[in-house]
Amino acid sequence: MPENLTRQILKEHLVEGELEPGSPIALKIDQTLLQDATGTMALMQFEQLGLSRVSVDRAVQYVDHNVVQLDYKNPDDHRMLQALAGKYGIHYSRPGNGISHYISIERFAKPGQIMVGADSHTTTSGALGMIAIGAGGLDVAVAMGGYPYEIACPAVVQVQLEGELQRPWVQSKDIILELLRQLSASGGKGKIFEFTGPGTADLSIPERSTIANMIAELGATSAVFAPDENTREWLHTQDREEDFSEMGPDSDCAYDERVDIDLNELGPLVAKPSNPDKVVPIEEVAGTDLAQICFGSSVNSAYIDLALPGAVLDDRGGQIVHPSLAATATPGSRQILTAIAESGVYRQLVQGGVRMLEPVCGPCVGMGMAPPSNANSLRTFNRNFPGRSGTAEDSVFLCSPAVAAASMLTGKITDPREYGDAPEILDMPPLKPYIEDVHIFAPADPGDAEKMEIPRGPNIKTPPEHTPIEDSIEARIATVQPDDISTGDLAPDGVEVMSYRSNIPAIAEFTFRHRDPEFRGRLKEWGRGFIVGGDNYGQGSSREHAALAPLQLGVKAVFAKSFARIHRRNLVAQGILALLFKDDADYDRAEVGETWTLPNIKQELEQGSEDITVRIEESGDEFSVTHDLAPTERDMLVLGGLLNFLKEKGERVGGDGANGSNGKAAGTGQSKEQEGEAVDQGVGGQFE
Ligand code: MIC
Repeated sequence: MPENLTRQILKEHLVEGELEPGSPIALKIDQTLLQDATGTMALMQFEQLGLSRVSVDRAVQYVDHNVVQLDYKNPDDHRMLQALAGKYGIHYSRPGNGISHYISIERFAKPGQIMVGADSHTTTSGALGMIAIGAGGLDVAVAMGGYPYEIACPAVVQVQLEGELQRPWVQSKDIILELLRQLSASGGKGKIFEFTGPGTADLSIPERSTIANMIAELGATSAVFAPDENTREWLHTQDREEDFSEMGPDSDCAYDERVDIDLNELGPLVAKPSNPDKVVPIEEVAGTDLAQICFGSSVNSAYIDLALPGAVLDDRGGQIVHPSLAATATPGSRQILTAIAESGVYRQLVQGGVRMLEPVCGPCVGMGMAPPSNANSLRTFNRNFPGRSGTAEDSVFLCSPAVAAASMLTGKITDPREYGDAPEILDMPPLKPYIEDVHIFAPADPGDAEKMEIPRGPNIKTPPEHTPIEDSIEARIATVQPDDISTGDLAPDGVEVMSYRSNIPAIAEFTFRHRDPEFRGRLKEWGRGFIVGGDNYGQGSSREHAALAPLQLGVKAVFAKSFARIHRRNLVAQGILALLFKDDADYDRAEVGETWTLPNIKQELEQGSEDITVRIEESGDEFSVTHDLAPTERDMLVLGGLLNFLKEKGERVGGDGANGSNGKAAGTGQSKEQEGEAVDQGVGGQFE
């Protein structure tokens, strides 16, 4: 049967289950990605698995998020990560080398493979024809251990791109903003977007990576671009053409859904504050006063994204950033930084008044460059959730580098098409892969690794303990929240809070600090509680701190109208019930302080009941909620989370295990014995 590319790759990696959209499947994982802000918890949980070495083809630990070293906390984390990476067979990319997603497309992403990464924008690597999925740290740790990755089988959406972008003023950022405009921040849930058509063939790898990165903003599982001549050429410039494989959708293959976009018709778009799907045509916001413009982040930090604003500043006799503005630019990687330095783009930007930042996530996660109060910031980033910039009442607009470049001259949101003839862009010099590679450290040999001690600073605390579920759970509602709560509301961004990523008791003190400052006090007084949320609860990042912090505070269940995919899974993996309202009226009547009981929860989960009974103690009323838990997830919740589940049920399956012989970690230098150990863990009983 003719298959689309997504299903071909899924089929190739399928360990358990049927490729039926929505039904649980388990996939063999080839590569994993960790960054520092999620990596410390992920690796400490990996330690709890008791394995001596990772068991995937390639595992990489990057340091790109927590790099504002205000005190000892971040550097202590980095030192621990470097040691853990060395010990367990993980490559370590040192801070300053670049943003994980850029380095991944430059050095590691491989057509036809599957990667899971503890960062929602792991999806970026789909630009090279792999399926790259964001996940919580624990799920990534488990995948690194050689267990297959469990997920609901995604539906596949064909995105047919016709025509051609009207470059340079209309860009690939506008394609993904258009998808967000059409489908909303939850419109991609449970779906992989496969891009086809002549408009796709015309996109460069960095342009594809912008779209693949921000597919996460739709709540999607992944985006994939079939490898083609552009991919081969890209891999060639990266000195790794051998990683190219010929593959693509079979002719006459079917898709579950289809979206058509005519690129000839597309104009510049802008996402208004404070959600990436509040997208409008530029005409609606043109003229808005700005105090800040930022180029870069894990999207739009490629050579061309910086060369265009550089050229605009240099054009017409050298213009400067408008006096009312502060402007910053972030190159995505050491290769890009070197290229802009060599070509002269760096000089153009600096002379024009742009502040140059190092290749890290930076202002995108509130690491400096918070905008002033009561002012607008225009950013080429991927997210603008409230407060993410570091300023509590922020007003952040998202756009393409073209819009940002034109606006930089006027101090107002400006339609770049008004600029006129395109400026002359300086040619990109050949990229130099080795300048990154020398800063990516290979793991220690297994013999040396065994003896390695792990340095841990005072801010580093072991992950919280999990307890099996009680027969019946009674608790009070600690907060009622609206639609589209982001993980940033639960575990905020920014220098201060993110420095506690290795310290759950400390980070828990910031939960809902803007949305509901009394929340923590209530839980401390009551000892436990429930959260009630609306639609798309937990949208945004993969940070499992948004589940670990509530766990630490005693949250037993979250009741929501719907959940974002990664956060839902993080709750379950950490042993917190993720329950769904059947009737919106039950959400409407929920009140803070009310006591709800789940009288038969353990039995209902064990019996696989679709309905879960809820009793409101004050009125005696009963209603039922439901769930979309896979059978293994029900077991997980009964036992108190994924780690307990693996300890109880993850008996060795022997032989090839679920990952089969392909699951062995090639190039990690494992001894036969250690390979055996990891492979033996195999399916870990996840689908018994
Ligand atoms: C983000 O863009 O929101 C982050 C910061 O990269 C997160 C990861 C984190 O919170 O550490 C993500 O995308 O998952």
